[in-house]
Amino acid sequence: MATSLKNLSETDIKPNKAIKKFNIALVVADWNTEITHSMRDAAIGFLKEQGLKESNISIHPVPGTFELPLGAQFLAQNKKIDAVIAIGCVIQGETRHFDFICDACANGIMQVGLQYNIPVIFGVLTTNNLEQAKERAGGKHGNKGIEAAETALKMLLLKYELS
Ligand code: DLZ
Repeated sequence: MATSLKNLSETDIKPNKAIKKFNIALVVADWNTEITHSMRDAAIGFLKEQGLKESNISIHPVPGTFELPLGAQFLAQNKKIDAVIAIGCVIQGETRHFDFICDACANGIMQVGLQYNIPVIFGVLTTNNLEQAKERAGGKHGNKGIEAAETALKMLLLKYELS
C-alpha cells in the first residue's frame, strides 16, 4: 500500500503494562535533519505517551542513513537494549547514490535484527524530493517516526508474549 493511502500517525496499539519496562534506542541520521529530527521527536513523544520513561529511551546520532545499520549493531550488542529504531531520510538526487544508500540500509537493518533477535525498525524515508519527506515527517501523511515507534512496541510485545 502506498504511504499516501495511510496516515503514518494513526496507531492502534492497545495499552499494555509491559511497555513501561522496555528500553529503546534510537539511531538517527544527521543528513536532512529537518526531517530526521522531526521523526525522532515524534517517535520519542509517542513512546512516552505509551508509558516509557525518559531514562529508558536513548538517542544516538550517526552521520548518514548509510551508517544506520552499523550504529544499530553497536546498540544491539548492548544486552540492556530491547529494540532499536533507525531513523533516516534519503532524498533522490541526480546520481545512483540514492539506490546504494537505500539498499544498503534496508538490508543492513534487517540483518542486525535477525542476528541479534531484537526489533530493529526501518524508520527511513526514501523520497523523490524534500516536499514528499516533509509530508511524511509531520505533514499531511502523518509522521513516520510514530509509525516506527509503534512498530517497535508491537514487535516487542509479540516477542515477550511468545517467550
Ligand atoms: C552522501 C549522501 C547523500 C548524497 N544523500 C544522503 C541522503 O539523502 N540522506 C542520508 O541520510 N545520507 C546521505 N548521504 C550520506 C550517506 O548516508 C553516508 O553518510 C555517506 O555516504 C558516508 O558514508
